[in-house]
Amino acid sequence: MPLENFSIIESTLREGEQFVGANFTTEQKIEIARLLDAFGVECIELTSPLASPQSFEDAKIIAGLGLKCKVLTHIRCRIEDAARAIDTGVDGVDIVIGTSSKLRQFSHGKSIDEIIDMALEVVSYVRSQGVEVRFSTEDSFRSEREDLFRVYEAVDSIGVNRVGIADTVGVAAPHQVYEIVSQLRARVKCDIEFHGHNDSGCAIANAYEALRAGATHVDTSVLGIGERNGITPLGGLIARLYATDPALVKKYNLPLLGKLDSTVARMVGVEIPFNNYITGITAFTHKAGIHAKAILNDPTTYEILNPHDFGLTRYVSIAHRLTGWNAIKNRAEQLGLLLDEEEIKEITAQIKALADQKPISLEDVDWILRSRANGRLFRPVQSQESA
Ligand code: HCA
Ligand code: CU
Repeated sequence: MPLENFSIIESTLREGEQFVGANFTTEQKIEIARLLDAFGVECIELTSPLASPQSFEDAKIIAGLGLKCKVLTHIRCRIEDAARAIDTGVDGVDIVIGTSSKLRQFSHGKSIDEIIDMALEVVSYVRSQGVEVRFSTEDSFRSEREDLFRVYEAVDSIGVNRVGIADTVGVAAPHQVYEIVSQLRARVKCDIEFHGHNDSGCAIANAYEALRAGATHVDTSVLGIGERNGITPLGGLIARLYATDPALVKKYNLPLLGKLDSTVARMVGVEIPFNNYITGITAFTHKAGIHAKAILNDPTTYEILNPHDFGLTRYVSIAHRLTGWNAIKNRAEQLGLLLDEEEIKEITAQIKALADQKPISLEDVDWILRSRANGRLFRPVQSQESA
């Protein structure tokens, strides 16, 4: 069945380095590579060794770390690039060339037949050097479908390990990804990779549809960093797959996601977004009284992701006007206070009224509960002073 045997190609060290805030040092690249390896991604992809002298050295260092994951690098479709890539000692080379009419016209100026000739030459060269090779077409969704398939079939026929479909501009919708990947699945025997940008917010759904349609590999980056607003985020893809079936992602060390997100966020100078998948500060915070009550009875009522599987905890927010008496009762119990249901309901009403007047905190709620439990009247200033 599709979905069961998929691999992640983690591209924080390639696509992620194209994020405007990313300027990784060698040490930072090593730290990211080791964390991703410990998380359990199957492959990591590195910036082209031709990008700069340091990029070449760093690729050599990372290829030599002895990681469990495969180390891949990313190049243009040229023999000189391929030779330089192989010199770094990586396990695989990811080749990309633009096939859309825009890129053919404004980027490299080649026809589809010329692209096929170049592809065959570079793919067979990399194969002859004994490393894995992938061939991908940039801007696949604005390329002629038959052009794409001709290129893919040509490289498949000479034993490419994988072909890649790239939604370079983030234009594809999930149903289009499903359609193209399933058509391709019927035409090539090699593995299929999907790389999707997030310009219109579909990157996770598109990666998921690619897997459902028979893709074997998907590209991600930590927090989704990449060109413009980036690509499929690692954590978001994990959340999507876990929501389908937690067994799909049990091969990964899920509690490391928090460390990965916070480490990369710090390195590129951004905050983890508050609404980020899994690691956002509010991802497991419940507020409304109705939600809080149900969550306290059974967390699966409002949670499809179990925070404990990610080494995180849920938080029930109770200090606001939407609170409910079940949540307040639970808090009283946490504080060890003996209050009957009638009193709890009165206190809840009091909290709601107070929250209508001003923003309140958990301390305010605790104070109200404690005051009432002591059998004293509600006299904020005086009691606080005497406390
Ligand atoms: C780019 C290239 C790429 C390549 C994807 C791939 C894209 O930076 O423009 O190798 O599959 O999005 O097309 O990232
Ligand atoms: Cu990209």
